[in-house]
Amino acid sequence: MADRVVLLDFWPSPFGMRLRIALAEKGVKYEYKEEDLMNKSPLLLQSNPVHKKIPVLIHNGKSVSESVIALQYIDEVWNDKAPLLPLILTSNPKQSSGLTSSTRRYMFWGRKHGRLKEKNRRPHRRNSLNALKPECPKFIAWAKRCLEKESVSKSLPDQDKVCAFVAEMRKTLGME
Ligand SMILES: N[C@@H](CCC(=O)N[C@@H](CS)C(=O)NCC(=O)O)C(=O)O
Repeated sequence: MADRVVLLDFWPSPFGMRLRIALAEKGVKYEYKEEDLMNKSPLLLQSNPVHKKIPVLIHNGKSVSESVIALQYIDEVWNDKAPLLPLILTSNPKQSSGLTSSTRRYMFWGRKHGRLKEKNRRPHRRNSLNALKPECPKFIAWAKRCLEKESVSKSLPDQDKVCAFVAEMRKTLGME
């Protein structure tokens, strides 16, 4: 049976973006369903009855909510390419003698992310990536490298559109 994958999402959601990127990395074809969060669909209410939040991944009728859990699910089901998460260190004594490939991968992941730590990080004042530039150059460089990947750039909405949406939300919520 061919896989049927549906993603219930909302375009500016960073949690949704996480899953869009993961599915693109894995090359999984899916049906994207935009939710109106002010008027949630019966499918969303039925698939995530407790929190009623997007994103929800529905794979062959099975729903997975919480983006990190869905990310792990995607990584485990489509495990033939583009590993997304570090493998958990094994307790198998045979494998733990010396450096196993999973340990090496885990260490590589830690080093890679450790390198993103910035010294003297100060809180940023504005939303735009460029506003962060002088303060978080490594973070900006990393974000730019990510955007060079099609799986990322094609999965994300236009940055200005997101900024406009957030500004509007802040106004509506009386935060400006
Ligand atoms: N922890 C959740 C957060 C998901 C979330 O906050 N989704 C928001 C949109 S970005 C939502 O559905 N909000 C609707 C609501 O709270 O009613 C995840 O990682 O999936």
